[in-house]
Amino acid sequence: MYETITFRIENGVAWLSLNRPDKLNAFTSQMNKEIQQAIKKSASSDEVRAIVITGEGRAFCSGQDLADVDESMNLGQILRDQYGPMMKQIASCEKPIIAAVNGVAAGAGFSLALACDFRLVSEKASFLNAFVNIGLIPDSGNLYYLSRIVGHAKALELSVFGEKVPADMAEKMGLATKVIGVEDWNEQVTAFAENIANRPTKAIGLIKRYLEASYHLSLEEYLEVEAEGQRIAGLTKDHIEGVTAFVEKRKAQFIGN
Ligand code: T3D
Repeated sequence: MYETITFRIENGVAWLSLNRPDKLNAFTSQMNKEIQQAIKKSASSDEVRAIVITGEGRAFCSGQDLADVDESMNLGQILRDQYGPMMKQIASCEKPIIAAVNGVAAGAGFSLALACDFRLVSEKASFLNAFVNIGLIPDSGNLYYLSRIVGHAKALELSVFGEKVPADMAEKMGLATKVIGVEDWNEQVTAFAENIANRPTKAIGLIKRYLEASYHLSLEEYLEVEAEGQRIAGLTKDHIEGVTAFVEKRKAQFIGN
């Protein structure tokens, strides 16, 4: 069904792997479309409680396929039609999305990793805000997320100099949720994803929604929407299970509802 990605669901986790390894998983419009299809399917499936995005081969994603670019293209329109919708879909997905950054993440590949909720980073991976090296500005939400994650000054520096940030430095900047050794990679990424998948999924979705909303609202407005969010969370079976498990002094078994 997919040509440019692989996709499977296992133990509550949707695994989406970018699959153009000979091009370091560079984006094409087809790949962009398939990523959105897979996220849509994951978002609507009751079976899925966490999503992992990773790459086949030695790279996570090298950004837009530069062989597909010609000077007649309206880059703004490509962003509006392809990249923007993907980033909005990730932001509005009420399930946690983990970027398992197995290798270099460059250009819009870096933006994709930034848009995800968590970044597990292989010790051999790196981040590269490559846009400036081809005379472009960071796009696909890159500056929006990067400045929130590493701060204004570092975001500017990484964007203007377009140099590789190795995993250890990425961790110091707060870009990595966790850096993982090559030998433990599969095991640790799976354990992290399954741990998240076993948490109260509805509450995690609401946390994503309200954290984002907090940037755009006054405190008064925020406290009002927060109250509505807590009303919804309070109606879930997972809330009842969490409280019951606490009282019974046992580990909660969340079901994602
Ligand atoms: O333009 C629009 O539509 C608007 C949207 C823009 C979004 C963007 O993402 S702009 C930024 C695009 N990405 C880049 O500028 C990064 C380009 N790639 C690199 O700088 C380097 O390849 C890396 C630092 C990522 C990795 O370097 P290295 O030395 O490990 O590998 P390599 O030898 O450069 O690449 C290996 C192969 O992948 C090579 O192909 P070959 O020679 O073996 O046939 C290379 O051409 C190919 N490749 C790597 N990145 C891309 C690519 N092919 C097409 N597009 C790429 N982005």
